[in-house]
Amino acid sequence: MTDIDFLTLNAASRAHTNIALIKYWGKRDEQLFLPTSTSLSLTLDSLYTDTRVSFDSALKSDELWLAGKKQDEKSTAKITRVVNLFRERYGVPQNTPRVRVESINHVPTAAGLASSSSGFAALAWSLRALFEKAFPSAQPMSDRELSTFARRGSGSATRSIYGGFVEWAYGTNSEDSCALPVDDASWDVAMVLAAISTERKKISSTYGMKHTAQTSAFYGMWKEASEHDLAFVREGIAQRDIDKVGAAMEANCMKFHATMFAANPPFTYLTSRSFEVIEFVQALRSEGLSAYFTMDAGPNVKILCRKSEQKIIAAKLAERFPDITVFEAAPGSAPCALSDGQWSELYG
Ligand code: 2P0
Repeated sequence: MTDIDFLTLNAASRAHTNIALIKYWGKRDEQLFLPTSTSLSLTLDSLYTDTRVSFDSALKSDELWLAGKKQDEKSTAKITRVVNLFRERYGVPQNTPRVRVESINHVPTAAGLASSSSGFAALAWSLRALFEKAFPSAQPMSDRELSTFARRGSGSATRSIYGGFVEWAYGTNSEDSCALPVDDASWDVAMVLAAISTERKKISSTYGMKHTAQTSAFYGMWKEASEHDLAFVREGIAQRDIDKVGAAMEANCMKFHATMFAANPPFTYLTSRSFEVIEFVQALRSEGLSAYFTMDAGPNVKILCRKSEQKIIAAKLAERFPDITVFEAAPGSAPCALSDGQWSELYG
């Protein structure tokens, strides 16, 4: 294929964000993004990233445009790192042909959630489509393999390659530390998100997990404790038992935050507001509602609940905490392709 042909090629997709019920918190290999334990998440429908990638031989290097703004070299380097994996996989020399990446996050800043999971999943999904168009004779890439490419952008992106409940396996190497679909979550399950703070976190997840793994007095217990919680979450999902899933999810969340309390120096992403919402969730439970909390690398609280009780929980939360933005999210699907027509309709 000539450069001229390359100029005509592009591909776009939408990928959804996910929330971990069993957390990923540490890398056993930083280059390969291999985790220290297996994690499990729920993909959400209303929070997603749209990404279009195109070859452009006129470019001197890859470019990243986020919501119409060209990003600096540091952000673009993270993209190039992932694009280079595709170049290698499809037998193209590094850094050629240049790729333009245009990305729009629909993970509202007000949701106080990171968009790296949906961002790198959409990037990987679109790049697979682009390279398959350019090199149709190459061995096709399965979703499972694709998830290992998303992983190299950001760990949590591994799990956004599938919809519903998804595991990211510890694995034995770079090829089998991949995402595995567990359940499509087409039952009475959903989430309510309480956005306490939209400020950018002072300690990045990447640094926070490294510091915890290196210094926490509790880190040695984390893998085994997490596997214990994972077994209950798996069982609860198989039985469609929201209370079993929720109880094990909360237990894992508390252990996850405990690893940071025991780091040296210690730190936490939680604030007094997080604890107010936790107490509120516990009170909802004593009223007979199935509501369970989890928090990630920030103070925001995500509530796992029955879909049939989602509206009432969201309303009670908004009434009790008028200053907190409340979002409802249903289980989301796997990424999907966006046609040229859909892209132009959405973004002109
Ligand atoms: C998770 N988090 O399982 C955990 C729980 C935050 C808390 O994955 O270094 O942005 O890019 O692999 O994936 C956030 O960390 O970190 C995360 P990198 P990532 O969802």
